[in-house]
Amino acid sequence: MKIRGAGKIAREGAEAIGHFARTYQGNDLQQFMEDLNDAMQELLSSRPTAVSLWNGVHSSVAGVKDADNVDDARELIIKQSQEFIKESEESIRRIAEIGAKRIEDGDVIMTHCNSSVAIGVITEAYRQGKDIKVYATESRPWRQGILTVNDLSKEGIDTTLIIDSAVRLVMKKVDKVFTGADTVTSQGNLINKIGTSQVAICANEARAQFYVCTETYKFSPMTVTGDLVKIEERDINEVVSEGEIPSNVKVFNPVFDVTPAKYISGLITELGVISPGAVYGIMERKFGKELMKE
Ligand code: RI2
Repeated sequence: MKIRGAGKIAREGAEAIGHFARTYQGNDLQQFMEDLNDAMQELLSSRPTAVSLWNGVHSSVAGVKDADNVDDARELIIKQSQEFIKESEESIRRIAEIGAKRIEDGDVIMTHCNSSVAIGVITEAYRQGKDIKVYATESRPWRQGILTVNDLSKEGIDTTLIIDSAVRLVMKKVDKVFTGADTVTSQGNLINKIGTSQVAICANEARAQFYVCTETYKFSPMTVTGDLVKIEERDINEVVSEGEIPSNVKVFNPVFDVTPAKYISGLITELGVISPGAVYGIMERKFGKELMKE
């Protein structure tokens, strides 16, 4: 939890695998591949839900199995990890430009948790001179909404913090919702911070538009062949302090939830705004034959 936000997690994963390649000592190619595999597994198991990490690490090592020697393999990983980081940062800038066009003067916006990509979109619209108001959810248990209201108010944006259970009441005033993404499935479903699906259902009921701000490396190729996204569960100490509740009471602390595609008005990506139904087509272009499994 020192590193938060699916995009940042992906860039740090790419940086870590680049660091592994930069500092690796030894010339035995087979040993290198084994050590690389161990390093990848350790990184990937740290955050199982955000596919951004998987894509950041895998695109850094793409093609490395064809390397003739350790030096070539190291060079390729270092180059590709830096490329991934650069492209990821460029994607956030592009999404801000594209997404800001969806925001009109006078819009009341809601956002959930702390997404650097969604904040980028909202901030860009404000910098363009649009008069906007933002409601940001607290996002229990880690309260990342506090980060969000700090980021938005620093920009001068009219920002209101609400508790998560106030979402439905407040939604009556909201025109558009902008959230981030941890993972997007091939069917266009969204996996994002717990509570996102409630926000989406309330938006649907109140006829507010619900936009997902996401780089395409948050699209999960594994979901094409039916793999389910593993929802991370975290320690109960995030929810209650020791001794606060009887020891025979269980606490369930899931970190993410699934928002069905039918509640999503559009996904704002670095390639443009797409409907949830267009996600698979983008995946085909991005991952090609890798999507097929035997
Ligand atoms: P950016 C965060 O979760 C939130 O769910 C947020 O919407 C998502 O990552 C995307 O964040 P976590 O991975 O990449 O920090 O837009 O638990 O910053």
